[in-house]
Amino acid sequence: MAILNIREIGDPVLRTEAKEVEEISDNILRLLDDMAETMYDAPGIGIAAPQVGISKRIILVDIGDGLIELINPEISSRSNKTYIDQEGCLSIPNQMGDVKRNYTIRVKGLNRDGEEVEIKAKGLLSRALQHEIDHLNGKLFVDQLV
Ligand code: GNR
Ligand code: NI
Repeated sequence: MAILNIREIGDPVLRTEAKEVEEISDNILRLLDDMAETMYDAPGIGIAAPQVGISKRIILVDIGDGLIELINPEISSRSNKTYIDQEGCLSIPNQMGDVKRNYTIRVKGLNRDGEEVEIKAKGLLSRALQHEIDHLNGKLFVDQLV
């Protein structure tokens, strides 16, 4: 495993729409492992592949309840209820800011075995998943400060 270099704001990869993963190859499995190591080392509660310079639709989240790995994640539903809370980002050192997010969401995607999974998330997990999926679309929390 390896700790990867985290790209910071100003790097164009963070503003690029990431590409779908077509096949969960050994390279993708190694990337998942390296992203996890990088996230825990940082430490952060989530990481998206563009943050390590890879423009693919892969996210990881661990808010303390175990690691979630999602390939080609898509938000399938969002609650009307929203809430505002502080966020930070490994790609934006030394900045925090308030962001409005949906309180609950459902996210579909593939796990590392290529199985379709659906996650129902609320609160911080919902926030972290939305933050990571934004990274796949070239969006950063500083674009959406309230
Ligand atoms: O470590 C992180 N903390 C965090 C706090 C509130 C909302 C989102 C996050 S994600 C962030 C790690 C990161 O930059 N992931 O892309
Ligand atoms: Ni981030």
